[in-house]
Amino acid sequence: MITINKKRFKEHFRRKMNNLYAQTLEEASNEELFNVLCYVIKDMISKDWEGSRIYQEKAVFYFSIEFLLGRQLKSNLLNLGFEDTIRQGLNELGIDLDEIVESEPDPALGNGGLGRLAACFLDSMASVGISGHGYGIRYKYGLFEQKFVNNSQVEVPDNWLINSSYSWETVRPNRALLVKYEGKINMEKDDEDNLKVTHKDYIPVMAMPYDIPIIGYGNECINTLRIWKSEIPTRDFGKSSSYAKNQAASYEDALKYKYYAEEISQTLYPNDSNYAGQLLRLKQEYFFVSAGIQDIFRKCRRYKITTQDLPNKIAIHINDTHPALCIPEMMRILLDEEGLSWDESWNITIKVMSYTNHTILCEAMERWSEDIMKKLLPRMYMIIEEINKRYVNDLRKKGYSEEKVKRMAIMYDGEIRMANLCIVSSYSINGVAQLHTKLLKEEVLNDFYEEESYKFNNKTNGIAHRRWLISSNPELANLITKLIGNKWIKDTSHLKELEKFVDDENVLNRLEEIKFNNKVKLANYIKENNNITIDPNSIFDVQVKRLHAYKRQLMNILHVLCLYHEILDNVDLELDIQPRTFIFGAKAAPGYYLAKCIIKLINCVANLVNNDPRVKGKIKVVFIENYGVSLAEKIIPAANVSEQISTTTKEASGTSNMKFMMNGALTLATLDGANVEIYQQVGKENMFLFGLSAKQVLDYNKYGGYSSKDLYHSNKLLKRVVDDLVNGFIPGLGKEGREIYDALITYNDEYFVLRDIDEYADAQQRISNLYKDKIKWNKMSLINIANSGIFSSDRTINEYIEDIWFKGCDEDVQNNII
Ligand code: HBZ
Repeated sequence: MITINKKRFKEHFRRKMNNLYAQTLEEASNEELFNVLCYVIKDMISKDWEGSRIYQEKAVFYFSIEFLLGRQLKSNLLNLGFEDTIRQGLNELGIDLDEIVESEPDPALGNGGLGRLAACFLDSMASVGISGHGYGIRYKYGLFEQKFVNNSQVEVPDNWLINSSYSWETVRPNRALLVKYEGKINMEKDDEDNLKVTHKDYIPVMAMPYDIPIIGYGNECINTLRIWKSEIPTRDFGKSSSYAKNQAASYEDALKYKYYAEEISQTLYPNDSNYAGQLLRLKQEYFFVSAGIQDIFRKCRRYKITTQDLPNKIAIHINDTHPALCIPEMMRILLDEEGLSWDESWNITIKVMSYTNHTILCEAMERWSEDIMKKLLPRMYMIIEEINKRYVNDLRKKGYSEEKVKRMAIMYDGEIRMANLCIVSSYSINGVAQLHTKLLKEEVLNDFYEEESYKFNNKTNGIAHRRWLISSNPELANLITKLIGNKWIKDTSHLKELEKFVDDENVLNRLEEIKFNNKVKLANYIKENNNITIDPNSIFDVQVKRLHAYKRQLMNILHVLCLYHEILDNVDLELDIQPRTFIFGAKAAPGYYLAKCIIKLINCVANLVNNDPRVKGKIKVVFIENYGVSLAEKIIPAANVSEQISTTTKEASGTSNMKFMMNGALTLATLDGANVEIYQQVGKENMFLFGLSAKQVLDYNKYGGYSSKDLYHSNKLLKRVVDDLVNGFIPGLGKEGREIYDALITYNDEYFVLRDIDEYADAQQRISNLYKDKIKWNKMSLINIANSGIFSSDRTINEYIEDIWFKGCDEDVQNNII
């Protein structure tokens, strides 16, 4: 166990300040204080970090093109148990820990749920004490910073590496590796008739590793997130390649080469649901995959792990299809470097790889053009081609129709389907919530499920409760510990014990008080940043997530418009409306026009409603700029209502739904994604359900029968708000209103907004009514917290460990190896 002593900490802190900046504490800025504290903590953990690198057991490598870490300081202090001592020590030095916490940069190396899940999983792998490490990309620019200009989203580069470095990371130049692009593949037989494969005339790019410690909670486990930066090779590497040498010929070419290399880890693609097929993206994918797989082999060689023993010693997890090239890259090393036969290599590879699918949206499925793959990654292309050839032969042997073979092939019509590659080449395929997995099995991947059902399994997502409850809502965490002791911190199933207090008015009042305090804090933030005054006594109704048509922020804002009309229609009657604040936070992908139009609509409606004196503050709309992890930590603890209103079947899981529930918000939801599991935990009496069922949505999609125009013409209230989009009722809204109108009416409302909005409004009315009964509300809130334990990512990770990574390859997979 790492221990801390306040006196020594203070000395260490002063010394470090002097070493790093040659100045006194008084002269330091908050950023400098943060850097110093970070280095002091890194010094303290260095021994344990080193120790955790030794592989005594099976090691898991989690490959993800995104890790949305968020700030690390508070969560590291919590996991180390250092917070109190450091807070006091700093206090005695005249420094406020909370100010330092706020000056940490927030690395936004991810878009949304997928990247954040990867970060929660790292926390949980370390906290349950396995050797589990991440491989990713060290993007120079993370997800763009969002600004609103004239109510529209404007994207500003996220320069998170202010001085080109990040204090938690350690660069490890002697572990740099070479990644090879383009060139030609030579196959020759050597003297002993062995096939020798060489890669000629390639473009070498150096992958420079940066290690970030991932600290487990209350144990000695410190794992590593290794993110790679792309650079031109240093001299030692350059020697090995004719390409690098040729670049010396002209200064201009040398600059071009520098750009080629550095561009790879320059920016995160800001797209969370659309596959764009750009060359640079494929370069990024191969970059971190090749570096990571080579790194694993290097470690295995160092620890004298034989290739045959690999499946017992390592598990490689492919987070969505972006790291799918792990499969051919591993095959490449086994074939070309280790000299194994195809069958031997395949046998090892399939026993090591597992894959998670995160979406059933067609437009998000990665398909790479064969031509691009052939040119950029010739050896990968050859290996994928061979995997495909063997697989397709196998299917034909089984007598399947050509139609079916076509659907299941990895390569078809000039394209490589990355999901098919992952399914064929992994021993485990999982979805991220029960409904999602069911849809994979029964709809989207049904052919594969029929073929190899034993590979498919569900792993309902989870969240790092240490960050999302203990760190971000300390008052609530303290209350819980006071009531039921602290066992829940290690094992969240103990939260269930809170149910004992469901009739205890003191506890319920305290719960309400804590929520109120969090609301006041958020109201202050909004006043300072948006200059909008909101009433902490109003219901805080929150929808924070990426902006996407299927997530239906549009339904939420159209309902606000309905309420606005209701107030105006009854302006003399002084309607007894429960005051409500509708809070939005969402970034739209820069090229996603409809999403950007919806942002503009929300901002315009906010201006209209917030500035109309007739509303008398009964409803307010706030769109918080630049939503991300740090803001989520402020917003979620303050929410009364959690909006989880996606079109049923479209949201694979959702994870903010779990964060809100754990912080005592009540869920307003369709039975989509993991909302189903929330419903299983608390029942329909403790949440607000509405909307089409999965079957209804699937039936509409298969057989038709939905007409948004009919609804529009038959429902006067609906017609009124839809017309508002185009009749000038909303000041500032121009052509964007027409775009949204067309999506709803001309293109038949793909996401059933108009079909579900009546039921949604009813559910909102139930919320309004219930909020008046504070005791009942607080009881429901308590029941939600008490039943949220299952959503800790520790539970999820333990399931991955037991059913996938440590269990390894199923017998059926072994028997079926092609
Ligand atoms: O993954 C999300 C799902 O939409 C959400 O339902 C689920 O809870 C979460 C974790 O399983 N998917 C994403 O966040 N996807 C991306 O961010 C993404 C990023 C790059 C891409 C495609 C998708 O190229």
